[in-house]
Amino acid sequence: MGHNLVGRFDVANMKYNLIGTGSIIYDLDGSSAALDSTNFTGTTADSPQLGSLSNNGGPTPTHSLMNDSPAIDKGSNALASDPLSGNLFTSDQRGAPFTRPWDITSIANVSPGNFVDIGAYEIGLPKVIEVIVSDSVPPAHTPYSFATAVGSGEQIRTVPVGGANRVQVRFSEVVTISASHVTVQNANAGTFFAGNLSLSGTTATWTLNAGVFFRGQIILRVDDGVSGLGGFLDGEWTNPTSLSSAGTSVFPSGDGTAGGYFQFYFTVLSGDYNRTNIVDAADWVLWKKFNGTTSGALFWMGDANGDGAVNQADEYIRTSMFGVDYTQWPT
Ligand SMILES: [Ca+2]
Ligand SMILES: [Ca+2]
Ligand SMILES: [Ca+2]
Ligand SMILES: [Ca+2]
Repeated sequence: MGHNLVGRFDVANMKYNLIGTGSIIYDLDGSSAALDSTNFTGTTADSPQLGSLSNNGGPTPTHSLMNDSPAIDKGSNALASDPLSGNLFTSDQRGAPFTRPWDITSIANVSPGNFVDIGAYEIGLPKVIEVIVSDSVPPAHTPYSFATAVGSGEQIRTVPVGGANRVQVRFSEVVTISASHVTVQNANAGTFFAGNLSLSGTTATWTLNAGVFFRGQIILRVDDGVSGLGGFLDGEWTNPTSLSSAGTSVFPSGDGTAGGYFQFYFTVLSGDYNRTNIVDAADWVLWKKFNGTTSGALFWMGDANGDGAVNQADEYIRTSMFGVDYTQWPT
């Protein structure tokens, strides 16, 4: 094993670091020096148990902490401050509402540190940071992320994916979740979509049963039995009820307090190629223009069923939906 750290360091001010094994440390003047006892060394610290660099909420990618990371609750609250202002941090690198410090009660704190986590990321309440709707793998159409299509009636504008049969929920933290925590309902008919839940990293995927596709005004609900190391899901969300709604929720979900289910509206209107939330002759014009395309067609070109081709099969779908108006959410 190579050395984790070799060189001259400001040893007096090196505290609460995860360093690992085999380090060779010299003080700034070149004299050999010992690390402060607040640093974490040894084989446990060799495996920081980080998630891959990815969007975990906030403006920059971060490495999330796995639940067995030795960085959890092993920093110093007193040192977790802005180096310019000296003010103690109230959030991690992701910014508000990702609270820092956050105590994980099942993990012992260190003395004389407290319970801030080492690094850019603080495990806290799990929040929903993104919803993605897509078709089967590999997708013919680009998966549709709601990351920015929230905060107004845009959230309920027709999803531009033909043959959509998967909805994914990305959480800010590692969670424990099972199929019993998720429902996907057709708001018009009141019926539920049958499917299967899978979890990969911080992303939960609800895939509809074979041959079933999303249709209608759809309510995705994740209940607050979902939990992470930091507590139960913080999922509160205010949905638009009309294309002209304003000031509705943006990611991340929640109100800063543990608990609160996540309920999210989205619209799948096959044949609404121009995304007016109404199926009419204007959509036929788009289909007609691209009719005969055999591969690579996108939803807006008239590919209602998401097979990459534009043909009569798509027109049957549009015709079956003709006149449907989903500009308002059903009450
Ligand atoms: Ca912590
Ligand atoms: Ca809450
Ligand atoms: Ca339309
Ligand atoms: Ca097609």
